[in-house]
Amino acid sequence: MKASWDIFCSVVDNYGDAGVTWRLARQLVAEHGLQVRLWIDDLSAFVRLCPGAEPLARQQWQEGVSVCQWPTEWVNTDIPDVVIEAFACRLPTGYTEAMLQRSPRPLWLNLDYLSAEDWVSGCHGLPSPQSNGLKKFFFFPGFSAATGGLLRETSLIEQCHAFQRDIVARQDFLKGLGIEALPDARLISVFAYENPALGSWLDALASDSRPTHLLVPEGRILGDLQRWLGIDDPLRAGFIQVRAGLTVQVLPFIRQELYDQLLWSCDFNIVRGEDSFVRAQWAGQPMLWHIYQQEDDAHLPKLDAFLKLYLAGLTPAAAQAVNQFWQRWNVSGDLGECWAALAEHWPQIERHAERWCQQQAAQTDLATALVQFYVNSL
Ligand code: TRH
Repeated sequence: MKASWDIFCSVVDNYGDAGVTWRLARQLVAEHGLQVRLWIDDLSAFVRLCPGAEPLARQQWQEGVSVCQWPTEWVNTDIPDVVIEAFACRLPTGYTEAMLQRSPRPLWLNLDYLSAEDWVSGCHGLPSPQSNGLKKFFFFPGFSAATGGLLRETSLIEQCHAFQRDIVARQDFLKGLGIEALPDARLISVFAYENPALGSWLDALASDSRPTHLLVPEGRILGDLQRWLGIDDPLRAGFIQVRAGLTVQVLPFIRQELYDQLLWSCDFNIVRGEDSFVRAQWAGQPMLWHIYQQEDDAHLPKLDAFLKLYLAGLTPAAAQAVNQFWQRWNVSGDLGECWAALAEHWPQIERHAERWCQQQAAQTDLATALVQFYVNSL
């Protein structure tokens, strides 16, 4: 019989919580043949990632996953073999009581946020005994073999490479989104949070001798873009305008699989949060991470920890250029000058992005690591 898994997702903000759990649920079904229920408390976030899904359904099937509305008033249900609470969301009390009654007890995992900090490998897989007698394990994604790894479907890198080699497929994909880029234009996607310094970078792109086509999915950065353009009305998908060497185009929010292809199509990707950050690494292209801002700047050591790993292998000058652009973007500072420094090292940064992707892809992926953890627990 197929092992049964429940994944609980509470949407705190944005799309990352739903994005990670939906991706994991799909992979556990498609590649590991498991029976998976995904409980989400805010289906509106899920529907953005999976258009066609029902925003009000109590239960629906999507790609073999049973997607359930996590009700405010919990209704008792059967307890599966494995329970994952994503990002330390609190399970319903009635549910944990039922976990206690089940024989054998389910494996209970807290799937944590992704961080490159050193302490993660020491905490990955540790048990945390609960007051009710149950035991919960911490499961940390990460970048080293001592962590749970990153979400990556088995054939992802192959698919990405095939797409990147196929000029017609790329062109057709872009055309499908209404993108007609000049043949020599640099294509850049920008999925980022608000950034008051955005204008200094756009000035640099507009005055560059090489044209740039900037693709901006609908989202939180649009206000800064609108201000730079000096336009009164809010920008919407379909908006396109040329300013000297820079073409700015606003894209609709597209389904998760299509967003991957957008990342594969671009020469440079600006991404944010947790999930798009990982997907940009799998695209094997230069990238910039706009990290999710936390209270007391708790996000900055996380940014530094990732950079420490990511920059290894670049020449000191190239590493400095990447580091400076990322730091300025995240802390806010003039971006024009450091964009020029980055451009100087571009071929090296491109090779490095591909190398980093290969290096990370050599590790066990997160879904497989979770399944192994379960098998070892039996
Ligand atoms: O939306 P985010 O900012 O989510 C964040 C992070 O997860 C962060 O760690 C968390 O603490 C915070 O929310 C509460 O960024 P993220 O993680 O990249 O999630 C965006 C999802 O949206 C990702 O799965 C990719 C997807 N996406 C699409 O499917 N289509 C699109 O057009 C775009 C732009 C994104």
